[in-house]
Amino acid sequence: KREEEAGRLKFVCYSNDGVDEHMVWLIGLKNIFGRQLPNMPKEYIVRLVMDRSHKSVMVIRRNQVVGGITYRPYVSQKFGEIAFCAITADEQVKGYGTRLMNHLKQHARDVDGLTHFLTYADNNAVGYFIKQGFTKEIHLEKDRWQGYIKDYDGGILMECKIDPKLPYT
Ligand code: SCA
Repeated sequence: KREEEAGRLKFVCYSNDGVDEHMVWLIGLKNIFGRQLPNMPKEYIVRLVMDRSHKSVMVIRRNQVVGGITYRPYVSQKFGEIAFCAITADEQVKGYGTRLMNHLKQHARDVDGLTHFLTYADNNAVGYFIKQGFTKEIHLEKDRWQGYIKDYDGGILMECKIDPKLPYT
């Protein structure tokens, strides 16, 4: 059963580009973020998910969004900033979060040309990010990211280097 379900997972990456179908997925994703990130103001979530400079990698199963990661690629600086990351409540701890992050890394490297990710992680999400290869030590030179990402209270800045060759998916 698990295998059959796993076979139906679809990973996509869309932004708000005027395509109706993409909008449907993005609305599903922003609803998941709204429920899973109760400390984030709902208007802020909608604004970033629908912002044209952000992209969202989503996992879709049986025509429903199960979760996703919204990020902003800074192509000239070759890094991406993760804004939100969540899996819907009844599908957590089944490995989807890990697979999602792997698809994100592959897409960011092969399509956007990025070498690193940065994120301000919530305290309770630090463990998840560490398992995904993020560290609290920032190796990326400051002049490549300072002034680009907005720093926010209560978050811990974390970095992940994307392997230039590894097949992530
Ligand atoms: C999962 N793991 C955690 C964890 N959640 N470890 C520590 N703390 C957590 N909160 C572990 C699992 O046990 C597993 O370990 C590994 O991480 C990957 O699990 P998974 O099944 O692939 O994860 P999944 O549950 O599918 O997704 C993780 C995720 C989800 C955190 C996205 O649980 C979720 O949506 N949580 C609520 C929202 C949230 O906290 N989002 C995080 C970002 P093993 O491999 O050892 O089994 S907060 C955010 O987006 C705000 C801004 C920001 O940048 O942080």
